[in-house]
Amino acid sequence: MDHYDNIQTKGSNERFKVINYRKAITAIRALDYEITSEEMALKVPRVGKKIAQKIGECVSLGRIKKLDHLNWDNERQQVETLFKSVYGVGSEKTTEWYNKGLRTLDDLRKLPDLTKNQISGLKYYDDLLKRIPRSEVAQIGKVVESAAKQLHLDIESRVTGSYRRGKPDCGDIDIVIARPNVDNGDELFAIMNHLMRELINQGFLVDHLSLPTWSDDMANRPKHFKYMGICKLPGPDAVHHHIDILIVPWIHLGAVLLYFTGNDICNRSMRLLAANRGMRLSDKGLFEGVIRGKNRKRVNEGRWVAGRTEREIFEYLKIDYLEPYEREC
Ligand code: DCP
Ligand code: MG
Repeated sequence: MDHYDNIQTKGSNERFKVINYRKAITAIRALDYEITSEEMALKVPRVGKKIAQKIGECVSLGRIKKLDHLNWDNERQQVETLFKSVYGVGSEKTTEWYNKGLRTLDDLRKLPDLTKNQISGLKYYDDLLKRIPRSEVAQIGKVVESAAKQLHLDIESRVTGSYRRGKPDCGDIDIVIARPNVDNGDELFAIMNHLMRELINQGFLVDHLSLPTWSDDMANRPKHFKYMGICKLPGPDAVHHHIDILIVPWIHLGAVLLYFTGNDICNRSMRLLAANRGMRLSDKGLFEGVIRGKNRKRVNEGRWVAGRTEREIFEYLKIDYLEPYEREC
């Protein structure tokens, strides 16, 4: 999967292979027995013929032949994988830097033309790699919630992402905030401003990766605002983490919770299901009356029919509600 992930580009065959590997890995992880042959692997749901064959090689040879041929552990691949693990670095840069002779993170640190995000990615590199224990994610969620509630007591703040799916540890913290019956951009932006000011003053937000933007035409219509940054709890040993905070219209809250709870494969499946029923699912809601032309390209927006709550989206799609912990696809 890592190999295909390294070489995939948008819409490529490799991208689908990554998804198939992910599905197979999730299915195998959920087993309570050991796989000792290709035949056994093939019986596992979501494990296809080719993946089963590779599992067979792992079991009998201790390696995958295809990877020998690809020279998996060659230097270029190792260095490019290292560079790509820095926040804000994409595949084009990794190749350019390797070709220039750069090999280590310290080599990158000396570059004069790093973007602001790459500088932050390098600065907090070790911390950002660390998984965040569930208890710490909960603590961080409380810090953000208390700061939001200082402005209006009825503001709702939810920790989503892998945390909401019940994972024991998380890669980052994903927070969604909304206020009952508030949809307008100006009111939501005011909440975002208050929250950012408060959390920066507390020393909780220490670096910003992406700030929400404002334009006057947002004032009277529903608008989503996204903040991405680096946070830390108080104390000398606190670890820096990546945090995303979304402030969204009340009317879209269900659709946003659904999207940001994921996982990404589950989101894909639900979007596909909606499309197959002539609908469209986004982080704004479920839309009906969607017309698709050539190559399934959409020709209209459709009418918004559900999105205030997650349950109404499931109901409209006529599928059984999935609890967040069941959304591990
Ligand atoms: N998401 C998606 N497609 C993407 C990226 C994200 O559908 N390409 C959605 C589903 C994810 C959610 O956003 O669950 C949050 O994104 P994260 O990258 O934070 O993923 P998780 O929270 O699920 O995992 P992690 O523990 O790695 O943060
Ligand atoms: Mg996450």
